[in-house]
Amino acid sequence: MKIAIVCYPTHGGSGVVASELALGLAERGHEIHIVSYATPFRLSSFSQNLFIHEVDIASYPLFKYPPYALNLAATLADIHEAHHFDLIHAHYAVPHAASAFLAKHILRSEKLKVITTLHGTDITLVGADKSFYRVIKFSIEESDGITAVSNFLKDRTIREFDITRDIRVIHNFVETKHVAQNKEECAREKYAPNGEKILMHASNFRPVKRVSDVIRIFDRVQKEIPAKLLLVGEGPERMFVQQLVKDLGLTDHVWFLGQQDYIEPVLKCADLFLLPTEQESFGLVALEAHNCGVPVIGANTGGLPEVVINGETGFLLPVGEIGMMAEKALAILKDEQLNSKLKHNARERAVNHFDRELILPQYEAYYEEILNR
Ligand code: GMT
Repeated sequence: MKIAIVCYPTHGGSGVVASELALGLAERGHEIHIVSYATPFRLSSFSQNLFIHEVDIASYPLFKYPPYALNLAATLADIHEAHHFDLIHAHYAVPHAASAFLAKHILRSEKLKVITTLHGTDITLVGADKSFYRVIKFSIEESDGITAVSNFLKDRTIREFDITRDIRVIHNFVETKHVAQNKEECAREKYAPNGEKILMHASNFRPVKRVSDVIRIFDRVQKEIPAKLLLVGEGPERMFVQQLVKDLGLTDHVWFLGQQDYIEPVLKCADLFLLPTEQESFGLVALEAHNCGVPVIGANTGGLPEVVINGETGFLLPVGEIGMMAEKALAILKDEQLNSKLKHNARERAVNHFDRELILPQYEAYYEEILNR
C-alpha cells in the first residue's frame, strides 16, 4: 500500500507512535509518505520506502496566525498528485483530520481514503474546548475510518462527540526484541553512586501530568530509603517543578535529564516509574517502562488500566493520592521478591500484548478493510 502519515514531529506520544508505525510499515514493504511541519525526530536517518515531506508554512504580514491547516491540505493534495497514495492516515485529530478531509475534497477523489487516529488530548482536552468541538466532530464523522488508542478513548469520544460511527481500538505498541537484545546496562552508578534506588518519570511537563505529585511522592520515598529521581522531558511546568525540588531540599537527589529521543537507555537504570497523571488515554511511556521490565505506579485514570495491571505490573491509585502512591512505591522498593515479580510481569505484558509485530498487522488489516469498503 501507499500511505501518507500526517503527524506532529515533536516528542509527544502521537508523533512517536506515528513515526514507529511509519518505520514498521516501511520495513514491511509499504510506501510511506510522512507529512509534517518538520522531520519527526525518530525519522532523521534514511529508511527505504520512507519519504519525508515537510509542509511549508505560509507567512504574510496579514496573517497573525499562519494557516497551517490549509498549508497541510494543499501539501497533501500536491504529494498525492506526484505519488498517488491510497490513503491518508492522520494522527491526532487537530487539525490533521480536517486537513486530510480538505485534501480529499480538493482532489475530488472518492478512491482516496482518510483514516484518523485519536490519541488522547485531541479528544479529552483540546476536543472538549467548545471552540474546536464542531470541527473535531465533523472531521471524525467524515473520516472513512477512525481508530482510538484505547477502549477508554473510544468510549470517551463516543460520549463527548455523540459519535455513532464505528471506532476501532488499536493500542499503542513497542518494539520488544531490540530492547531485549540490546544488553548494554545503564550506568546506574552515575545517577546513584551509593547504590540508591532509582525512580523515574518522563513527560512533556504539562499540568495534566501532575509532575509536582511525582516530586512529592519521591520526597516521601527518599525520607525512608536512599533514592534518586530521574526526570526526562521538557515543558511548561519544568521551572515550577525545579523550584519545588529546591524548596523541598531535594536538589542533590533529582536529575533533570531534559529531552531524550529514546528513553530506553534511561529506563534500564530505573527500579520504578511514576505516572500520577490526571488523564491518560493510554500511557505509551508506561508501556515503554514495562518493555524495559520497570513496574509503574500511576493514577487509576483513563486508559492506563489497559496497560498497567494493578498488583501485577505495578499499582494504580486514585489521582492525587500521593500518600498511597508513596506507600506502594516503598513496598515495591523494600521487597525484593515483589519487585522482581512485578518486573517480570511488566516485561511479559509488553511482549505478549503490545509488541509491534502484534499491532502492526491490525493497522494493515484495518487499512485493507477501509480501502475495500
Ligand atoms: O499528552 C501527551 O502525553 C502527548 C500526547 C500526544 O498525542 O502526543 O499523548 C497522547 O497520545 C499517546 C500516544 O497515543 C498516549 O499514549 C498518551 O496517553 C496520550 N496522552 C494523554 O492522553 C494525556
